[in-house]
Amino acid sequence: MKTILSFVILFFLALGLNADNGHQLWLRSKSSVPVQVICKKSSETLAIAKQELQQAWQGEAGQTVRLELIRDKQIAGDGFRLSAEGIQATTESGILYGVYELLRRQQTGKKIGEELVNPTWEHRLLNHWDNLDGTVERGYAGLSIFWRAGNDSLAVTEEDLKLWEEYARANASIGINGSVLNNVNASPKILSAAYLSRVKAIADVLRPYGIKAYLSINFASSMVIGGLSTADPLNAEVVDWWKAKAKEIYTLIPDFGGFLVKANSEGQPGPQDFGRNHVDGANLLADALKPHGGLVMWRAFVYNPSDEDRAKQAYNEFMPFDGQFRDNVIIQVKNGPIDFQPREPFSPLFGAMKQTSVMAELQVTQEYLGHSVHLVFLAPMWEEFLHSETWQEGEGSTVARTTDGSLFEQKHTAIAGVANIGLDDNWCGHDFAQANWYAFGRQAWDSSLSSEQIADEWLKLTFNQPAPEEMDAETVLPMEWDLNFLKPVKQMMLNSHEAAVDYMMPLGLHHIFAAHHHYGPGPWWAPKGMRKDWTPPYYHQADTEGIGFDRTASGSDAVSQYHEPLKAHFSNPETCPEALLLWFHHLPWDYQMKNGRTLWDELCYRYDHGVQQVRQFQKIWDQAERYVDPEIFGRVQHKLREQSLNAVEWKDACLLYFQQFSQRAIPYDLERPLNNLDDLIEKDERTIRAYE
Ligand code: GCV
Repeated sequence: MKTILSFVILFFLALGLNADNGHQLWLRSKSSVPVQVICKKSSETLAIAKQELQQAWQGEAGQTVRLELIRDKQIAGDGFRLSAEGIQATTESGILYGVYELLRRQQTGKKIGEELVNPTWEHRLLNHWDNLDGTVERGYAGLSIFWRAGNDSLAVTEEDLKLWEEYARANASIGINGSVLNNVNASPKILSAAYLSRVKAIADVLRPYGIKAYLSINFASSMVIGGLSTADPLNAEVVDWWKAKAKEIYTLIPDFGGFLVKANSEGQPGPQDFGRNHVDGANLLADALKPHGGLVMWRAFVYNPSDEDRAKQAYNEFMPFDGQFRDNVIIQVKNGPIDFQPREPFSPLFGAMKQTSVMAELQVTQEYLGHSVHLVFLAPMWEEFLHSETWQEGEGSTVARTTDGSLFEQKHTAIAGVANIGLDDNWCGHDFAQANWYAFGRQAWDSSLSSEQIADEWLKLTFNQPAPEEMDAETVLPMEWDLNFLKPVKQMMLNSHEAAVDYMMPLGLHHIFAAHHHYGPGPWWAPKGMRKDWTPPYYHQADTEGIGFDRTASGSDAVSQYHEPLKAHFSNPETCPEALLLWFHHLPWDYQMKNGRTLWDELCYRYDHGVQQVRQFQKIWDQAERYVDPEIFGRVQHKLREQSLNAVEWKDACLLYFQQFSQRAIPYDLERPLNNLDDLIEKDERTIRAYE
């Protein structure tokens, strides 16, 4: 009996040991061979660099690698020179990034020649929308890794330190060098002494990995925690309060990064509450941070309930201030003019503000793309955005170039991504959502990387391509791994964003989500008295004539915020990219598409195509089973099933709802709806009630 029990325990232990909970991200340890690392200087960062090399070296056994700090004007910021012999950089972070690049190349079988590698943006940040009670706004991977509820919420534990270090290492390995630790809907409490001491503890862990800590601040802090009667940015006491607060922070954290600010947006306080404007507000904070080298990232995510098209409001509000901000202010602009929709055109502020530093804000967490249930690889969406042609300075004025300092003089350059990280074992909720964290870092480091390259790297690092010596005739051959795993799974990732756009809101439709949670479909949702610009009918404008938001000169004229020839292209349905057609045009149901179909039929085909794509992903994944850890395989398989069911709901909900207006049949060669519209609406109402 005893023997059987021991056997059972051993069996489960073995199972446990094999189980991959995804916590190691793309940094799964590999057996290393000996390497001799030579570095004349010593520091915490350099020690990490050395250790990483020794732990994961896959090159020639016994090789010597030199890490050298040099002077070299061609190396920008934390860039580095890479060669098979070692890494040269002007900063310690540069050495660390070089080490990670060297190891990445070894592990992904890429060649290592002599190369100068410079980052595209100086500051590459994750924005955490983490609340001080430990919840995460739009977070789908558990509670915050930084904040906790309860009485001892500020005590720093050994587990905290370990987790923050793992987080820092993962970020450094992909070039991220800044973390905003709290939600942009910021509690003023974050600037109290008690919270600042925890911020210091976090910053101390991040520092050796080259990562600066930043905080989101509440514009009314001088009133709420400072006891002043105003937060007016031109009031002398307020000015002094912020100066003193900055000094207090820098005494604790000498390399503190700066403030991120959501002001006069969605109910947050701001300078307009005191009759002032964005320039007054941003410059107040910039002046307080300037002596310490800090930055202000002032968000342009502003819109109010008015007759003006929401898509036009940020541009209208910020353009008049171009050239008036201090040089340590960067205006942080979401990629699209509305709000992280599955597809948007780029915000017209990119390239238009020529005398102001502007940075892009991307959303890594999948608020509008299936949370941590849907497999959606976001790199293709960001690639499309970063490479969008703005025409602001003629051909080649891509969005990336309007923010990276290569077109306009910018004292500081930056890019931010809203993090998808939480306390879940696998950090991101979905194993494939880790690829989005990875992709954000990689694209922030090098905007010219293709999605294909990033997916390829991530898959090779994450799923441990078997090394030839690890195999025997019975196991997987590398060629077979490439053909049967890498190729199809990579294709699945690359198709996944377009698939989600198709089953959620194709052809430029946007914001037709169910209320509040932004997960399922809700094109019908428009309760009495609700702000129009928070309801889907405002965005799709479906009626018996047709569908889409007219943003041409005959409508809201949002097209006029784009530079020619874009303005002309977007204005004409014949030249407007079909992917954005209903973003810019209200068109009749029988409008003829380029492939000869009517708009209604095309809409049906697109929705159907999205569904079929997810079913294809399920097949691809099931065939990948023998190449993947059973735990990971099971988790992803389960989520793909859910995604498939959700995709059908999206298709049925949208087509059955729009059909009430179009009065046309769903083409008969397409799968018929599986759900009744009434049931879907009822289900939606139940979820809304639970949410409220
Ligand atoms: C942090 C959208 C989201 C909000 C978010 C806001 C913002 O409205 O739904 O959760 O708030 O954007 O970016 O400030």
